Amino acid sequence: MNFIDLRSDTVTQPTPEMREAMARAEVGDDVYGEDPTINRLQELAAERLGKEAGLFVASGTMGNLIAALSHCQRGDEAIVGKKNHMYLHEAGGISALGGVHSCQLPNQADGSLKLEDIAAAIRFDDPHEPVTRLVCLENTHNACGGVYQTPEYVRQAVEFAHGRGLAVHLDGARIFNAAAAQGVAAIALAGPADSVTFCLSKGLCAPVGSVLCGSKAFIAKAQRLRKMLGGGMRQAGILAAAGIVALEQMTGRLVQDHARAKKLADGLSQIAGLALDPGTPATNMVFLSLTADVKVTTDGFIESLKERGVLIGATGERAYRLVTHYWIDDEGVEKTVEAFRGVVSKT
Ligand code: TLP
Repeated sequence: MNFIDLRSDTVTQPTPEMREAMARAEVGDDVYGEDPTINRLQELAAERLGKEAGLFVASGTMGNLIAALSHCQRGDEAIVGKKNHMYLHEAGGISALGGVHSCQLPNQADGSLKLEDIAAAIRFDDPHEPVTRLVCLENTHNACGGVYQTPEYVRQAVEFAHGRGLAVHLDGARIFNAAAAQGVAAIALAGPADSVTFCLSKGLCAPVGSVLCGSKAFIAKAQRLRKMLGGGMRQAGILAAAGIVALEQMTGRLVQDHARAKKLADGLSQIAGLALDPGTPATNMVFLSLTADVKVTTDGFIESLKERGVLIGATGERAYRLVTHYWIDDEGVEKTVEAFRGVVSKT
């Protein structure tokens, strides 16, 4: 069966243009810095995000981990949101591998961290305390609903952190969605931060990879850490070639995914038994849950939709996330609404 796969935008397959570019890619040994396609991708990424340099890494998780290790010494503290991907879903890498202690703050509805909360979390200069070193932001914010923070917030938060001697890392896995949703350039969201990771392999459709961007000195340090973590990938220009297509051809179309998420939410909101999260969708993610009238387990609902050709993921007890992307067209949206209607009516 050809599934309508809404579990994530990570499931996207490369476009025909990407496969073509991958086949033609000129490659070299990237550990020697000799892969021309990777070098081109890194330059392009840095330019788009207003940074001096970029580093191609295997995943968003690796980019975030390298950033934390690069900014912090063992025993330092990083301020993160309780719902940030870096805290929730990266296997505790910053503490396990970097010895970085985390201080978790509540996320606001738009995924941001309150400046007063950050101020209160900064440690005293005292030998009992870890040294607060880093603030980690996330934009768009996945677990808060695919919501976004504005350029004004990012600028204020970074200014605030810098004023207190802290660096700022931005998990911008979906920074181009955050930019598209606000009609601003990604540089307006990433420019102020000291470092940013963004993913090529989510809504931008590349098969593998993320780029970590920052100053030349930061990236030089990051390059050694990437090697340490086993991420020196040699002739990975084959992958970077798809990343170049992602940056050149795919960022401009993300608004279509947002419009389809809206259409999907509108259709689902007509079905009794489904409770859409307030405000959803902000970008390409629709969040909803089942009301008490629908008698089905969390997994049972997923299974019944699967039988009708639709894949979705759970975010909690009878709560779900649906993510639109390049491979979801208008027909896919309509079929999904019908599948939900069918399953709910049978419960
Ligand atoms: N997110 C995945 C899952 O891990 C939840 C998804 O399906 O959304 N930052 C953010 C904000 C992310 O959403 C993700 C992946 C990552 C980092 C990690 O990227 P990868 O999967 O490339 O390591």
